[in-house]
This record gives sequence, C-alpha cells and structure tokens, in this order.
Amino acid sequence: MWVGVVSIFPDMFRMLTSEGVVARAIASGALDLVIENPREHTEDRHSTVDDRPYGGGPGMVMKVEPLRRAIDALKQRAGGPTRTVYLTPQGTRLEQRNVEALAREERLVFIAGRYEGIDERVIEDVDEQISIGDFVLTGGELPVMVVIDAVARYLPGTLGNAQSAQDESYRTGLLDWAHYTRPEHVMGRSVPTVLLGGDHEAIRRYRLRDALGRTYERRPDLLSGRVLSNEERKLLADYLEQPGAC
Ligand code: 4FV
Repeated sequence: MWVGVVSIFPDMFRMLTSEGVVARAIASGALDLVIENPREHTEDRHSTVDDRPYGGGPGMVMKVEPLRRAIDALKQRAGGPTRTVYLTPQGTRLEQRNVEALAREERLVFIAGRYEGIDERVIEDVDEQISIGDFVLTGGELPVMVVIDAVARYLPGTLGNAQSAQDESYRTGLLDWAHYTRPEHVMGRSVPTVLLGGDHEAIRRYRLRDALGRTYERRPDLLSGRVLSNEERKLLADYLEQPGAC
C-alpha cells in the first residue's frame, strides 16, 4: 500500500514509523509512507500556509495553494490513482468497516489540517471526509496516524496472527471478551476455569456470553437492530442473571 500525507508537522509521524506494526510494515515493504509539507509549496519568504478567515471570527484557515500543490506533488509520486481523505470533525465517524474499506485501496492521500481547518475549496476535491470522534484536536496529524495504524493491521505480514481476536469481535459487531494470560492466580484473582480446560466448545460459548454481556452493559447501541440467535439470547440471559451484572 502507498500512503501520502499532507502535514505541516512531518516529524510527528516519526512516532508512527519508528516502532511497532506500522514500522514493521514499512520495513517489510508492505507500506510506503510519504509526508509532504505544504510549507515547501509556498512562494513567500515566511512560507505562509494560513490566513485570517473571510467573514471574520477567531483563528486562522489553511490556504488553498500550498495544500493543493502538496496534494498534487503526492499524486505525482503515487504512481497511480489515489483516494484522498481529509480528517475532520465534520467527517463520517470512523468505524471498523471504514478501516476495512480503506485497507482495500492501493494508494491513499491523507490531509491533516491545522488551525480552524482548511479552505473549503480544497475539501470540495477530496474523496472522503473522516472523523475519529466527536471531540476537537489541535491538528489532523493524530487522526491520520490513527487511521494509518488501523489500516496497517490489514497489511500482509503485519499482525503476528492474521486473525486477531479484536478483528473477530468487530466483525461480529460485539465488544471483545475478557483476555487472560499467565499466571493463573495473581492479586488473589484467578482465571475463569473454563479457559483452562481445553474444551473449545465451552470456551467459545463462554467468550460469546462474555462479549454479549459486556456489549449489553457498555454499548447497548451495538445490540439495537441486531437479531440475536437462540443461543445468544440464552447466553446473554445467563450472563445478566450472574451477580453483579447490570
Ligand atoms: C479531528 C477529529 C479534529 C479540528 C481543527 C484539527 C481538528 C484542527 N479530525 N477527527 N475529531 N481535527 O479534531 O478528525 O485543525
């Protein structure tokens, strides 16, 4: 996958490219990451990339030309058609299915805004606008890194085991079940015995019961509109009967 990013703070991406899954994807050649700084595409001696908003109001807005030129420079280098994505609180809320869709693309260009945002005449040309959540950040760089990290999990050879439990949970639309590892007893707390017995059917039911219960308690919105199977209904009822369930 080829990924281009427009950002006036390219060094921020060192965090992403120096450690972990994304760094491994770059090292293995599964991911090609290029950062383009709009400041390199200015003509004035102050490398101005922002200006005051028409109509007045607080803050500054990123100018069209440096952004446009940076985007075009990335498209030149992409070596084929690209999908451009602007990260903004006004975008579609990011969910796993959006990540899966982006992971199917060959070439992506992400635009990270700063200040109050970017001139609308740049946004008119982007293919997609994505929000990582209903809160306001100081810049689009972290949202871009969030999306790149989420997409990188789908790149060949990145995740140790192709089928990650977390994937499984979002694929099923439920929250994840509780995870345990050695030691069996710690802080006076023990691992649920069913997980020690090797009875995979019992373990599957236990985990499904846990995922259903936790989803019911923490994200009932994920259950609305979802038809539960007989087994799932019984497991959820059983979960909710246990002491301490909500
Ligand atoms: C954001 C979000 C976000 C808005 C103004 C950057 C900031 C500043 N992007 N999901 N939430 N962006 O807060 O994507 O320029």
